[in-house]
Amino acid sequence: MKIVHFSDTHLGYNDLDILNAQNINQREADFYDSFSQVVEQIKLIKPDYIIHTGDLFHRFNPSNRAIIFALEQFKMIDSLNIPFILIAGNHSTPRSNLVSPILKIFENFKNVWVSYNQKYQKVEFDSVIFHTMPHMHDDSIALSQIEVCEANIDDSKKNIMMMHCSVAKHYLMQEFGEWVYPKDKEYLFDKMDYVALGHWHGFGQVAKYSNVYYSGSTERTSLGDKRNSKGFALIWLEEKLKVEYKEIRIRPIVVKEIDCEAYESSLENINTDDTLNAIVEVKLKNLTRLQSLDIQNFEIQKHFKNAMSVSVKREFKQDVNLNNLDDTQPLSLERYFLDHLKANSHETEYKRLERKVQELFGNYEENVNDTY
Ligand SMILES: [Mn+2]
Repeated sequence: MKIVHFSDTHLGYNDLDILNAQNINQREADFYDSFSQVVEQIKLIKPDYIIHTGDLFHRFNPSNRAIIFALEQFKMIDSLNIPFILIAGNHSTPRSNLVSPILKIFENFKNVWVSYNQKYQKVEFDSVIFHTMPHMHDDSIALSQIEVCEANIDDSKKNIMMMHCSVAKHYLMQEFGEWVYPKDKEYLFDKMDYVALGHWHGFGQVAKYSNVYYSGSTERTSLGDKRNSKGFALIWLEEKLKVEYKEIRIRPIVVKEIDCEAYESSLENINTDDTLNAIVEVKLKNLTRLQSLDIQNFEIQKHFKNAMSVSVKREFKQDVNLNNLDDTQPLSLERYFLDHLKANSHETEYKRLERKVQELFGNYEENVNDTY
């Protein structure tokens, strides 16, 4: 049995304010391209099942373009007559009962099964059962659903669990409303043939469990994610389990350093062979305050004519007492505000306020409509 496992496609995500020739945000188009590459691979691999472990869309209320793109792709997948099972992630789960979950639209396809609304769902075929656990924001509901899942394990068939969560603290994405899978329920993993996870954006096996994997995301939702390899997992499930990582092509991210103690020569000698269409980050090191006034970002940017975008980070010499001042990549307002609170309040008070602030900013995020 062959299964394609992919996840965290974040359709509709956009960034960097750069438009492509079709007037679509370039980063948004990159995410569509990654998704299409997985679909092209599916056509070649012809798996028996396709599974997606959450965050199909970046928002629970995606833009028209993201919805249209997804419907076109789903139509293509549906025509392959391969069962396609997907679950809601934290990004696609509305925080209010009044909003209908977007994943519902895919129920109109005959080969597609969707799981949402914090409800365990058993998707059963002749020789395999998919135990689907969508994103949970209520821990007691999560626990009751895990129990229903456990009761539905059938040893006469292959059992595959699908979840969108952090297993152990290591896989936290530092986002609002993440679901951490309870440690005392990890024994369920031993009863499964494969546990397919979404949420963490890198591919990999989880801790000591040889059958528990994150497939990773298909693109980067933050430039802090410096991984240059993204893809999906191809699962071979016979007597033994084999998990193969399949890489797709994504836009490279390249970090360059300029030593400001020898600024002119360092800039002249910079190698741009690997920056074609890349997202380039230039670090100015050993910068003095005086130099910083003289050095303009556009001077540096024009050295990378072949790049898609160039950002400049300034790192000052230690003795100037302005280390790591960063004037080109502003912090998020939320981070800035939290840092201010941290510096000015007692630790327990900060913990309390941190939750409130994340909640507030979370609400704000929801109400902002996509510009593109
Ligand atoms: Mn995600």
